[in-house]
Amino acid sequence: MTLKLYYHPLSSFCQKTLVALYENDTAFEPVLVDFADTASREAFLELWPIGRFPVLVDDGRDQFVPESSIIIEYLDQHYPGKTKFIPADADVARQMRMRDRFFDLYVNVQMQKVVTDRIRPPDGNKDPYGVEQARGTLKVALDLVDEAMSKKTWAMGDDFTMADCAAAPALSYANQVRPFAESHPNAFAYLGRLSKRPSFARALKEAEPYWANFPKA
Ligand SMILES: N[C@@H](CCC(=O)N[C@@H](CS)C(=O)NCC(=O)O)C(=O)O
Repeated sequence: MTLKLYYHPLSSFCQKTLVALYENDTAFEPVLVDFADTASREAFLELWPIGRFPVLVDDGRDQFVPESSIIIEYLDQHYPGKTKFIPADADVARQMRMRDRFFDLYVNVQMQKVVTDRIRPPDGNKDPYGVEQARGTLKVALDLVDEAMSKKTWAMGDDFTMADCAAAPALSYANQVRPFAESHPNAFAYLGRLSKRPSFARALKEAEPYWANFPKA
């Protein structure tokens, strides 16, 4: 197999790339990284000292590709399929990249901050101020998503793009951290459409056996 994805099924940024791979039935070898296992963690750090997944390795093209958005750009370029993740028009592509950044930085990363604080050891190691800031940013971001999604099917309108790959896990986990069905009905309806999309439904199903590891409030 030429493509290897280093990932974990529960990770939001990994799910983002799984959605892209599943959209186009792209063949790849999944390599599960378990940060709780010393050997697995150290092997991954050898590969990518930054220590964050997903990472895609393409042995056939001798390419090492970290970062979820860059991975999806790479798939779009070298392993294209029926779903085009990057719009052909340069202006539309830039607007799409902005939405991708938006879901990563203002939804996913803020949600991550809230969740990772739960697994920090107590006794002065918690960061309540940072968590409060993250919750504030998440609320503003959801307000904007709710407004933006009042008349659209997908983040860019009719076409499913990389921005939707980013939105799916980001909104799904945000809804765990801060249920928004009532406060943000358009954003919630969009999450419903994303969750029914076969690519994301598959990623969610594959994460189920690991749910016990998700740090609840
Ligand atoms: N900007 C990165 C973010 C990746 C990221 O934050 N991954 C998390 C999992 S969702 C991770 O590897 N966390 C491991 C750690 O923080 O030790 C991307 O888009 O791929």
